[in-house]
Parts: sequence; C-alpha cells; structure tokens
Amino acid sequence: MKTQKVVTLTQFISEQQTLYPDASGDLTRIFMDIILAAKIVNRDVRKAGLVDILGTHGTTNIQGEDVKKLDVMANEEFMSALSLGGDCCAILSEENDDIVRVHNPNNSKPKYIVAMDPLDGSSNIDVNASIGTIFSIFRRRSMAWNEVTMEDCLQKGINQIAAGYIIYGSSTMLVYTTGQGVNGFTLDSSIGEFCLSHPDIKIPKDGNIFSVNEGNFAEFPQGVKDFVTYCKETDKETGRPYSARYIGSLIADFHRNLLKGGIFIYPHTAKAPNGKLRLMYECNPMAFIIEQAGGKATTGSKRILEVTPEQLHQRVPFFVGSENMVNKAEALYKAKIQIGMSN
Ligand code: AHM
Ligand code: MG
Repeated sequence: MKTQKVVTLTQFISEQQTLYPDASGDLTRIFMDIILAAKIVNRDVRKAGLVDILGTHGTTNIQGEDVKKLDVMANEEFMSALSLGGDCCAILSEENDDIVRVHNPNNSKPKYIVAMDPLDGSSNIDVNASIGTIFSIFRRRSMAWNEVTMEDCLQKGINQIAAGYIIYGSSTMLVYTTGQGVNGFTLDSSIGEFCLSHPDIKIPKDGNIFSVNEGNFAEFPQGVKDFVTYCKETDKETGRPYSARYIGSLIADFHRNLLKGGIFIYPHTAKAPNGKLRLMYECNPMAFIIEQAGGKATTGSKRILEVTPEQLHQRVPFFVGSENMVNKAEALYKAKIQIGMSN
C-alpha cells in the first residue's frame, strides 16, 4: 500500500523557520498561539447548534455558566492565546475599539503586531453556514522598548509579514502565506492537527464565478453594475453567463473563488460610501493571500496593499479574485469614474 507522508502545520512552520537562522522564533510562536486558539474556536463552532438547548447569549446554560455569543468567545480566545503567549507587542481586533498592548516580562522586545477579525461572517452562525477567522501580522516601526504607537499599527498591507485565515466549514482549514506562496492545512480532528492538504495554492487566471450582494444592485457604482451585467450576458467564447455564488461570509466566498477561480466584489454604495469590509482585518490579509496565489485585489482603482490606513477600523471597497476577472471589473469601474459616473 502506498502511504503519503503527513506534514503537520507545526512541522511545516518549524521547517520554514530553519531557513532563517537569525529568526528569534517570535513569529513561529505567534503562529502556535493562533493554531491553539483556532482549535478552541473550532470546537466551540462545532457546538454552536447546541446553544439553544444549553442556553442562549446573555443567559446561563444548564451547568449554570454564562453563555457568550460565539463571536465574543472567538475574540476572547484569540486575544487570550496571543496575549498569554506574549510574543506580539499589540493586537488589533475588529471586536475591540482600540489597540490592545501586550506586556510580557519574559520577552521585552516583541516586534510583531497582529490584526484580526476573530469571527467573520458571524450572521451565518445561526444558519450553520461557513464562518472564519482572518489574521494579519506585521512588524512595528518604532523601537521595541517604547510603547506601540498608532503609526506602528497603521501600516500599508505591503508591510505584512504573514496573513491567513481559518475557515470553519464542512472541514476546518487554515490557509496562510508568509510571502512565499500560499499553503492550506486541513484539521484532522482525530489527531488534533492541521495537515498540509493544499500545497502551493494558485488561483486560476480566469474564473466563471462572481460573488457580490446583488440585493444592493440599485446602489452599486455604474461600473460595477456594468460588470455584473457583463457576467450575466451569454457569450460562448468567454463561457458566460458566469455563475453567481454569494453566501455573505467573506471567507467562504473568498476560499471557493481562490480554489476554483472567480471574483468577489464589495463596492462602495450610497449607504456604505467606503464599502463594508475593513482594510486592516479583512481586505489586507485577503489581498496578501490572493496576490501570493497569483490573483489580484484592488479598491476598484488602487491596489489594496498600497492603501495607507488612516484609522484602525477603516473600510474600503474590495475587488478580489482571478486576475483577468478583476482587471475586467476594474476597467469597467474606472471607465465610468472617468466620465464622472461613480454612482
Ligand atoms: P462581519 O465582519 O460583521 O461578519 O461582516 C463582514 C461580512 C463578510 O463576511 C461578508 O462578505 C459581508 O459581511 C456580507 O455583507 P452583506 O450581508 O452586506 O452582503
Ligand atoms: Mg468581518
């Protein structure tokens, strides 16, 4: 019988670290903290359907314990794993208003900042659809012995050292990049390990899936309306009409398009003048991953990774996916902006 060597995420990360003999090991340890929190959140997500019989948010369950919302719990799990680990100097979370500074007497010079959306797509929890955690890691700019500043945190996406996501779907996967391609690991719950299942992921240059909340069509910029119309036209040569797929959980939509080829768009609208998705917690990490996989991510007119954040919770319009599809969407979007039809 032919057997294949199993490579766990922990082994993979440790092997990567040996390529950098001067590495302090802080980044590896941050990954270990993220993996631990991911396993705990995975366990909680798998129990989510039982909340109704064990108690609902704001009540006590049959063991008399307070029941917390899953997104609150996920934030607490990641915050506590990273702060107890003490290998980053600050944590930025979609769930926290401000920078959370980490002080570790045993590591006086941690240099990494972690930004995260602990449980993205949380409106999908109650209906048993895929949700996920997104993270981004970058290096502070100021000297390590000073207090982390807002300037340390508000960095462009091109400065990311690593980014990834965990999707709690029909299986649980962790997908990440450190700037040398993208690798995906599936959690084997029988051994409690993420195992390399999707090495060197590349997104097809073209795709036939478009993911956009068409309920907002009337509010889309004209160029996005034109692109959606283009996706729905019949054209044998380009394989149109394309398939519409939108679950309303960025990670699930992104993950499918990454593996199969496609585009995800959340444009600006009159109601959401900067789009809905957050630059630091959602768009930057996804943009880093997609570029490493050979795809593209823009605001419709600018590369996401080059946007300078002005606020921690800043939102940006987001076009992400297969290169040729993003180019097409961007061309139609820009054409209408140029003639003053931005809406
Ligand atoms: P959340 O961070 O509050 O979960 O919101 C982000 C989610 C994304 O996962 C998803 O792509 C988007 O909101 C869906 O928004 P909409 O329901 O407006 O289409
Ligand atoms: Mg989110």
